[in-house]
Amino acid sequence: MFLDRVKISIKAGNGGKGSTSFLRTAQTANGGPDGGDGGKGGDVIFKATNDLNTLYSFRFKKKFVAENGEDGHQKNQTGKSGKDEIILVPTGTVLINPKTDKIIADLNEDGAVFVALKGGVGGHGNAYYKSSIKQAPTFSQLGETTSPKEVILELKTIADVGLVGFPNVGKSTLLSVISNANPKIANYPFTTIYPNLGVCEVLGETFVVADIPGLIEGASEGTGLGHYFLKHVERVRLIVHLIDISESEGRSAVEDYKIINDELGKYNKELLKTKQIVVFSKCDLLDEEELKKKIDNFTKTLKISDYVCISSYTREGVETLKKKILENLKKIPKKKALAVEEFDFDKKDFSSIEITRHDDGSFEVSGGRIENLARGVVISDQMSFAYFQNKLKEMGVIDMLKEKGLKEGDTVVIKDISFEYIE
Ligand SMILES: Nc1nc2c(ncn2[C@@H]2O[C@H](COP(=O)(O)OP(=O)(O)OP(=O)(O)O)[C@@H](O)[C@H]2O)c(=O)[nH]1
Ligand SMILES: [Mg+2]
Repeated sequence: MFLDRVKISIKAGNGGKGSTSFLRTAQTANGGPDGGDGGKGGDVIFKATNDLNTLYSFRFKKKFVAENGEDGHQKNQTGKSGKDEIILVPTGTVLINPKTDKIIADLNEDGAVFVALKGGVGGHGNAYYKSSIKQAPTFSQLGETTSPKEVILELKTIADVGLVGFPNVGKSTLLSVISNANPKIANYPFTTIYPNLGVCEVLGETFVVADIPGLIEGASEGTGLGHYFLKHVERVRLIVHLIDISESEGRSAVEDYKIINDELGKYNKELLKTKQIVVFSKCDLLDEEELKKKIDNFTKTLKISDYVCISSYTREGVETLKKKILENLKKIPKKKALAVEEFDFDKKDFSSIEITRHDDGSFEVSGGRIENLARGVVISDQMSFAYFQNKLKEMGVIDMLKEKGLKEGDTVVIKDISFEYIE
């Protein structure tokens, strides 16, 4: 089975807990605070490799979790950072945010990396909170926790040339003749069910050709799995459009050409801007006179004068086609990576603090930085709580609350913390 779209779950590592500890040695019975910070959680990183060519491995493993950061230690030792989770994907893999259906990364080159999720930061140890007025803080901070996210991986084949056309027109046969690829060939439609790639060499230069599974009318709406195949055409720089000029299947060459282009355009208008080489295949099936008649009809009806006539059986026209492809490719720049949207899975808003007044009269404070600050506050520890309240004052949160009508004795809720406000 060829797998080119799969949804997986990823999670960065949590930050480690800060340590609360005091130095104790033979010389110092009551030394200062020496609780180290927690370590950072591991990141989730995607890396493209040419060693893979399908997303098959994701059929069985769908959950990827980076290691958590270690807790802080005494003697001011920071906990060890969690190991990153590096996920290898075939070159050409595109990452999609399932919530917006937008592309968030395009790993279009071998070795390309994308950090999808950052590990949680470690909590501060009590040594961090030491100040001139607070010599012996008895609290430390929890590490930042992360949550799992879903991401879609989609493989959009990277090839210079795409062989496009109706089923059975001879695409795979041509690929086998011009490249090192060995695709399945048979006299029935949809022999090819996933794109085969082959490297073609001509005049000392090489290019990559993809044999796109046969397209039919309605492909852009999904008929014959067309939707799956068409996405592989999106990346190619040049389309080689094969038309069975012998009309051996009873269809008309002119109609075939129109239908395929129609489907390409319906799928993505941009595809119509991709340069096409028109190739008449199976020309060995016609005698010279018949061939000329059919070609004349085609070129006159569609006003097309540039084409190559080939037979993969007799090899007629094949060398000419290879050279023509190379000639064209030289004039077409490499495709750029696809446009991506800002990745906002874990976007933190440090500026906006929001205050909501609930029906029961309580005030809820939310917003990235506040929630981070509230992390690990020990309500029962006076020192920890006083530190927290002080920070709220410093950040102007208390003033904001007062503006919204906060009075002595009102309840304030910040994440899991709920306390009564006292002047
Ligand atoms: N006479 C003749 N037959 C050909 C030629 N090229 C391919 N064929 C035959 O046409 C049939 C289909 O060839 P394929 O290469 O499998 O066609 P395809 O376009 O890849 O078909 P799908 O994968 O089904 O889309 C096979 O029986 C081939 O042997 C040719 O140049 N001349
Ligand atoms: Mg085929």
